[in-house]
Amino acid sequence: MKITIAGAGAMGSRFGLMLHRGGNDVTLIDGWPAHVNEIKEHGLKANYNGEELTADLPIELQSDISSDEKTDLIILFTKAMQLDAMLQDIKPLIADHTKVLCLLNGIGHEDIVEKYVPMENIFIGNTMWTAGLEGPGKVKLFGDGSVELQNLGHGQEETAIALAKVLSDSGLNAAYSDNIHYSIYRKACVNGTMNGLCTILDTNMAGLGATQPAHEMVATIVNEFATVAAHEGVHLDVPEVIAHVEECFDPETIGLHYPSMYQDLITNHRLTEIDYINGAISRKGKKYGLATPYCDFLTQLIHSKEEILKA
Ligand code: NAD
Ligand code: AOT
Repeated sequence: MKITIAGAGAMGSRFGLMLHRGGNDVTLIDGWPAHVNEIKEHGLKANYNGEELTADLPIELQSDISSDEKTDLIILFTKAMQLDAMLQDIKPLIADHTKVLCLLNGIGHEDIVEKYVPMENIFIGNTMWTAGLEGPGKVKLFGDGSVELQNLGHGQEETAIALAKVLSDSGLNAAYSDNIHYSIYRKACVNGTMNGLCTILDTNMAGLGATQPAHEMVATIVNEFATVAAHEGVHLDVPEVIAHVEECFDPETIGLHYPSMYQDLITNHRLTEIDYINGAISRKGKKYGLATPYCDFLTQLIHSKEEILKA
């Protein structure tokens, strides 16, 4: 299967590498020239569960796509604010049969994907895999994860199940979800708590979990997400979601991960996805007349920090 990874940063590199090792024909597309040049010249370097390896993966700069050879599957892994420009740039690769799978964190990305891809070819999901980009051409990958996905268009369930199998055959542990909006909100609760709080408090997930106020902050934020989700007909099992979020505190499993928002803002002084996570809940809350004070405040704190660090 010809697979294109659109957005080959930390997560795109993880998925690209695992799908390549699983025997697929993978091409990376990315917008960061230094990263693209490094991979072109020296391959993608990865610390993969402690083993140093180099993978010879084709990569193209998104503004410079030279081929219009169509692809079978596109996996979108940009940051949220880069998604529209990426879809615009990869238009030459999209054929009538091309499936597009969007695995970004956050809520509502399908509204952008729908501008470029017919509904029957759109698949959305979320992932519990993590990854870190250490510099151009170099990723650090550890831990386990999973993927959930579903078709947006009617009657594409079999295709969604087949896509999950393609991912699982390469070790990505993917499953078809019959309620992906629930799964996306559930994962958004992980990001709506871990990403902003770890970034502001300058710690990893285990560090946050070791503090006394952590549980009350997590519970309050999850309740705000649940109130907004309920207004959209998605009824979260709040105690289960809080327990799911708090599993991230475990240093033996995933707790040592610094969320991608931390990597963006604190490590690299880049803008964050806050407007697509807590900011999305704030906006929806205002629209629906629901109070979301923790999400409002966290969004403001992150935006202030972006200004202070001149992101
Ligand atoms: P990333 O920031 O590593 O990569 C996204 C894009 O930004 C890539 O095009 C990359 O080349 C570019 N980029 C990265 N660092 C740069 C720099 N210093 N200068 C210029 N460009 C740079 O993004 P990611 O962490 O792979 O996240 C992709 C999506 O997956 C996001 O929606 C994220 O929230 C989500 N996600 C991330 C993780 C994680 O552990 N990183 C886990 C689950 C989901
Ligand atoms: C994460 N992290 O999604 C993934 O860093 O943005 C991120 C992210 C799975 C489980 C816990 C945290």
